[in-house]
Amino acid sequence: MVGWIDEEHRGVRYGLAGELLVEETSPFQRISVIRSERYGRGLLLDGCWMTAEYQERHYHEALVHPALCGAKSIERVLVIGGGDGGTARECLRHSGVQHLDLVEIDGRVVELSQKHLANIGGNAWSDPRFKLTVGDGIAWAAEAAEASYDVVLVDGSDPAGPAEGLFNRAFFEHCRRILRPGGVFATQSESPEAFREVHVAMVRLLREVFDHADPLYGWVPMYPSGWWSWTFAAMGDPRYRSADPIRAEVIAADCEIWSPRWQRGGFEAIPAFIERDLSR
Ligand code: SPD
Repeated sequence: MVGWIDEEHRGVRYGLAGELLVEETSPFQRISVIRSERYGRGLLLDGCWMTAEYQERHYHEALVHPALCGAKSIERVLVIGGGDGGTARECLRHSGVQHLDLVEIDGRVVELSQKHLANIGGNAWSDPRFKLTVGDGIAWAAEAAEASYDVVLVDGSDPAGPAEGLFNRAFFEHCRRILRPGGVFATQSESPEAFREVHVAMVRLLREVFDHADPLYGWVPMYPSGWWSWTFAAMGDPRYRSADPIRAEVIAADCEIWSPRWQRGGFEAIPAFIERDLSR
């Protein structure tokens, strides 16, 4: 039955007209898979929008390509979260990636995404470079060897429930420790409008933990306010700010949103109120 499926956040509803295909509770969260008229099939966790077929590229391209076009080397990539497969799919478009570990805490998110949102993971699930671990990404980062990844990407949900530990200093310090020299870290960093305090706190904290950290701004239509951010961090140089032209040329032709020009604009598009908050 077609009706409204909404995420409610701070007295505002963000909704799609559609129908519920699956609703179940895993040991970690409530998982809903929907079919919508406007954006195709979609996924919500604990009532919050995660992804949908016809707008997921806004999110996944923005998280992945500044990091994968900026890191010195991209042989070994770690994705924490990202159980729908979209982040892994974008990473594996880069032929320089030789091994990708995806660590997702909730195996049901992976199973339901593979069944109902197969386009989002695409060929990632069967790529020989891809290794899925169903487990705790925070423990994975804490236990991984020093300097064992070129790129670490955090594709988690909001800071409540199983994703809460993806927003704190200890976790970020482990991510820095496991990066190789010239490596890049990136995380989704919430909305500058709907999650202003969380967003500012994340950028501040990442600037304390890494030599450089910068937010990039874009849009994800169903997320609270529609206005979203991803924050990139590195030691030494802010390598994520400029895309390697050879890697970029190969990738950009098939991107819907990302291009080196879009990326430059996204880093420059810091709203004045966030710039002021960050300088306080
Ligand atoms: N408020 C939503 C934040 C969700 C971030 N992760 C989305 C998962 C897409 N792969």
